[in-house]
Amino acid sequence: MPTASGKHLKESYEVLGRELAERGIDIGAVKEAVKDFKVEIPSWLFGRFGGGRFGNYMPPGAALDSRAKMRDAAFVHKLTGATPRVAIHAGWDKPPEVAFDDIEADQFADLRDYAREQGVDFGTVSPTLFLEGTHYGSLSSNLADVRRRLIRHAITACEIAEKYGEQIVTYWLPDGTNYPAQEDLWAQEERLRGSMREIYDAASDKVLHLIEYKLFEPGTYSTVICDAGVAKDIAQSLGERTGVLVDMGHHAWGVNVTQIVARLLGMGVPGGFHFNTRYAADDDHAIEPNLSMYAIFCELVKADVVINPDPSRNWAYMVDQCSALENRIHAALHAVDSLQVTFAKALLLDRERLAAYQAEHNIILANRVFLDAFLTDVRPILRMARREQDLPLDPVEGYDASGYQKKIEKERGG
Ligand code: PSV
Ligand code: MN
Repeated sequence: MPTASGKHLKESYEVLGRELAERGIDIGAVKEAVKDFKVEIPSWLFGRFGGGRFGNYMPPGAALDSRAKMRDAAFVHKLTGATPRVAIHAGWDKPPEVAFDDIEADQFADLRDYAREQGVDFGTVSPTLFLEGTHYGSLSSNLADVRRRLIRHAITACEIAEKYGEQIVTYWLPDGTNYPAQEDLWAQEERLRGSMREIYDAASDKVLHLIEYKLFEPGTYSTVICDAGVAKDIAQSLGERTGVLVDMGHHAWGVNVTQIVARLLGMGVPGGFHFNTRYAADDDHAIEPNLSMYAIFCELVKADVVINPDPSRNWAYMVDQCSALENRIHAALHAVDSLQVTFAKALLLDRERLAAYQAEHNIILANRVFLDAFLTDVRPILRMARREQDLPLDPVEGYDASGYQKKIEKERGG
């Protein structure tokens, strides 16, 4: 029995429309906004990932090469209409015959053309700064040849982004330490700043550089770019074409990510998001429509950085999840669905009433206005938007009905 047969969709959409109209909200405008929302899917979601736990287990049908990843991403876009771009990792998506040190931007032309033939395009590009030789750090390493090698790789990633992507490069480094006094912490940051300066100066000024932070992993005692403040300081020391990338899973338990986002938005720092669900640590679970994701979207909507007609105002939105066990395409579709649900809820927030209660210090009533939008079941809006675009009403069920899983298991082995 499908969750969304669509039999009563017209009625449930109309009832919700009448309820929202009482609150002064035009349901049609929310539906159109949901249609406009786009998010990037990472190529690495579809294939082998992580440190080989579970004996390198991969779910049946997982992609074995970058072309297969592009096909899977294109299929996700076909079912959702929401993922026209694929985030790539230069070191993982290079042609397999090319050695890491021989990577050149133009080697990505074929994969980009192939992606386009499938119906998607390249999105953000990440230099892969955590492969061999980086166990004592990458761009902050005290080994000059390690830094040189990775500076070159990062400059190449900028060229790939400029020529074949959407001109956004995201940086995540594995640099940190496991014990106090293992390294001189400030010297590490200074070397990183020097490396980033070389990369920034060599890159085209069309490229936007988003710096990702992470509290821990692989370092357990310290991480060079450990929080949003460090990422912002380093970004802003480089120049204007920089910003901060917030990844949900990269915070200590209990950190208020909404507040971090509100501050970055308030200060006008360009930003990006790696969405995932974090239960315990950086576990890369599929996105769910939870309260903290909703609170974050309320900030993004308030700052008008989602579906702004001026694309330069928008933050960069990416999924960054890759959990070992679940069906990867289910997980990608579920993530997109969850983001659409969350965005739609954030559009329902009655900001005028909220501002009035805030001004009166009416704490609980302000919170109830906030929760009122969160607790509204927006699925009729999503389903109507999908019906109007000839998309399956439920992307995961649409996938199961499509036969694609059977096909890839046959092709790729299960
Ligand atoms: C690191 O944990 C991270 O979040 C960075 O974004 C990487 O690029 C990505 O995951 C893939 O390893
Ligand atoms: Mn990330």
